[in-house]
Amino acid sequence: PFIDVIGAFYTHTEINEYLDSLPQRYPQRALVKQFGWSYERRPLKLLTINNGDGRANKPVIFIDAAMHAREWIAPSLALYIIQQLLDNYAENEQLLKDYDWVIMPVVNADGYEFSHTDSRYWRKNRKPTWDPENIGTDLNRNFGYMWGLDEGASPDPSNETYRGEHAFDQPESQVVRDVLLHYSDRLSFYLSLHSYGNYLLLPWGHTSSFPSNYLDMMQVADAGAMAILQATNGIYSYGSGYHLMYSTSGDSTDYAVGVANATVAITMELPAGGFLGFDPWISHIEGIVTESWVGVRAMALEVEKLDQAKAKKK
Ligand code: 0X9
Ligand code: ZN
Repeated sequence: PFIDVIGAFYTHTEINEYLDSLPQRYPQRALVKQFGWSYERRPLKLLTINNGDGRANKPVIFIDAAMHAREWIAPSLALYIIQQLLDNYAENEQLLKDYDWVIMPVVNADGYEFSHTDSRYWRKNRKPTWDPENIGTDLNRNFGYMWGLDEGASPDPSNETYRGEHAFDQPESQVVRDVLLHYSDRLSFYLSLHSYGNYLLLPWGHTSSFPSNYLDMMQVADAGAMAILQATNGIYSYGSGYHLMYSTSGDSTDYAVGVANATVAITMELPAGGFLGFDPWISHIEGIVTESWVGVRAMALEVEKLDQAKAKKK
């Protein structure tokens, strides 16, 4: 199946069928992997892409999307990135030679489906909580690094940032954890796609202080923001999530840096659109994903620069 990324939003089933079709078209370069299942037993798949030179265990760039169900533009961008990397080979040759790209377009598969069929602005997953009145946990508060602090997440199932009963008590956050840990000995860049707000948010979310590699991360975010500004006049703010947006505990980027050894981890809040910000018109998809890809590509190139500088030092 062919997916016209800029012409529509797609369901989880359509996206999985598309992912499954790619290794036939790009047998040397694309591989589908499944790290687990959603609560409602949907297969959670990802695609790995490189230049097909057969070199094992390259450094990894891991991109996920739709940890929050209603943020539909994020999977659209993930699919657009996949198509750029597979179809525009010449333009991305060096990045594909140097990295294994790992792309997971839909983390919160049940919530994402629910937002298509029942409730457009659903955020959390669909696993019942102890409270029969309230379904769903905020997957981006369920990660096991500094989980359960008084600030940055809620212990109340009726809250949109409900953190769960325990860290990683949700199958979908377990899958992202397992992907992060699987690549933790070579994780150069973890990028989590969300919407909305035009932010590049860096760890930490759980405290006002900064991780040791914060300046490197700022350099990467700066490259992304400047590339977008130059290409389209798009304006991104960047800095720690705690200072720029609000505090979060148990989010995936804090876990990536705090536990999974990510050199750079960024939450990219894509532009708003539509009625409530989460629902851009179809006619706006193309502008958003092309602009965002400019930023993602610039950030990857900056990560590559940092990696090369480190390799020289050794
Ligand atoms: O609240 C979130 O999980 C993210 N924003 S969203 O509007 N997409 O829900 C932001 C998480 C990034 N971390 C911090 N802001 N600290
Ligand atoms: Zn989000």
